[in-house]
This record gives sequence, structure tokens and C-alpha cells, in this order.
Amino acid sequence: MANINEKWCLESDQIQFFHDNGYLLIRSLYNYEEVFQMRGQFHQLITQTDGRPKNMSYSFMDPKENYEIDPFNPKNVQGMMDHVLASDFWFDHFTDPRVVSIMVDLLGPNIDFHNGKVRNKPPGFYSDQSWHQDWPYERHTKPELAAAITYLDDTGFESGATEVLPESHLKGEWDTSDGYRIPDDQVPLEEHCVLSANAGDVAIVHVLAVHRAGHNFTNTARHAIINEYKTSETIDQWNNRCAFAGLPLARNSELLMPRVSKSF
Ligand SMILES: O=C(O)CCC(=O)C(=O)O
Repeated sequence: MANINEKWCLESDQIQFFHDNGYLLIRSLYNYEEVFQMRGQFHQLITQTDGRPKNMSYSFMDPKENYEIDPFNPKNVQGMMDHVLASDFWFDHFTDPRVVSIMVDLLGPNIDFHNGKVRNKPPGFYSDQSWHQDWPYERHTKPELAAAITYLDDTGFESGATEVLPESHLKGEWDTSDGYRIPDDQVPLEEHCVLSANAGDVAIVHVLAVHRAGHNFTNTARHAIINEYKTSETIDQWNNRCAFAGLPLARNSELLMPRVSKSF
């Protein structure tokens, strides 16, 4: 359990790696007990889908032929928007001092929340979002945003690991086929990197980094939470109406949010 004063400082080589490559995989940010608790809370989130705040939304994946339903995710929940409204636990998750201080290290001293969502890969999940940058989905005056992907399961290549193209964030906005998708032939496959993650790892992805979700060829669902953060200096041009959008989380490198449920 972390308190407001407990910052997580990245090593200088981790900060440099993020600036050079546009992503960073942080191993075991959450320990075994924290992952156990988070998975319990997450199980409630994806099984108790009724009676939630109206602004929260769920999407469900049709069961895939030749794949089993994972009993942990019996409704095949594929995605959620604004899960941060679900409870104090999830509020404390996106305001976790460790994650906010990581964003201070990587983006700058003044950090706001951008939005929160769930991205699952049920058995047989096929990722049709393709290679993309998050930028066209969340335009601002400056590309000073990053996503923190918290993995709740071990997620390897066969099971839908996130894939990234190192250094792609240094090349500005990439051409797309439809405003969002970057054609496969623009992304040199020998250069991309598979982020094989363990439960409790967190990947940070720069808003301009070219990346994609992998497919899940296994009978076990993979679950992840994506919270996004921005500097206070960059101004929303996308019309962000997501829950807690723009909530100030750090100013002059000082963290602002108290713990609510004392879970993180
Ligand atoms: O789920 C993943 O592995 C990546 C998700 C992603 O690319 C996105 O939501 O923009």
C-alpha cells in the first residue's frame, strides 16, 4: 500500500529509454498481494455489470468458435470506458502515487488525468484496431500524453501482448488509411517489440508511439486497465468528456490526491 508521500522514482536510464523509444515496461509495479486484490476487484467489475453509473459503459465480445469462455470473465467483457467511476478502489488506482510520480518523471511536473478504460482480450480475441498512434484519438495542443497499461495476467505473444515500434514517437504523426489505422506495410516487422508482460507489470506508452494490441490464441482471457495522463500545459482539442478528465494530479512535482480507500 502506498501513501501520498510515497513516490516511485524511475532510474535515469528508464527515463532515457522512454524518451528514446516512446515506451517503457515497468516490471512488478504491483506486488503479488496487490495483483490478487486488484484481480478480485476487477472480477466484480466484469461480472457485476448492472446498476453501474450511467457514464460507465461495457462492450462484450461474442464467444469465438473453437474457444472456451474463461470463467474469470464469464460475460466475455472486452472493454469498458470510465471504469474509474465504479468505486473508490478504481479512483485510487488511477491516482496511485507511484503511477503519478512516474508520469512526473516522464512527462513533466504538472500532471492531469486524461481518461480511464479497460481493454480485455477474451479467448479468440482478434485485434482489428491495427497499428496506430493514440494521438488521433486524443488530440491536444502538444503531444504530452502517455498511457499506463496495467496487466492483470501474464500476457505473451500468443495471448495478446501489446506490441510497439521503438522510436516511432520521434517521427510525428504517421499517415493512416482511415484517420486511425497505420497500414502494416508502413511498420517494419523486424523492428517492432513484443511487450511480454507479467501480472503486475505496467507499460507506459507515449501518445505518438506506434503500437497495437495482439490477438489472443489461448483459452484464457487477458485483462488490462489503461489509464491515460497528460501535462496540464497541453490543452484538449478532442472534446474529452470522460470521467475525471483534466483532474489535477501533480503540480510542481508535488502529488495532490489523497488516498480514498487506502487500497493503493
Ligand atoms: O490492449 C493493448 O494491448 C493495447 C491497447 C491499445 O493499443 C489502445 O487501447 O490504444
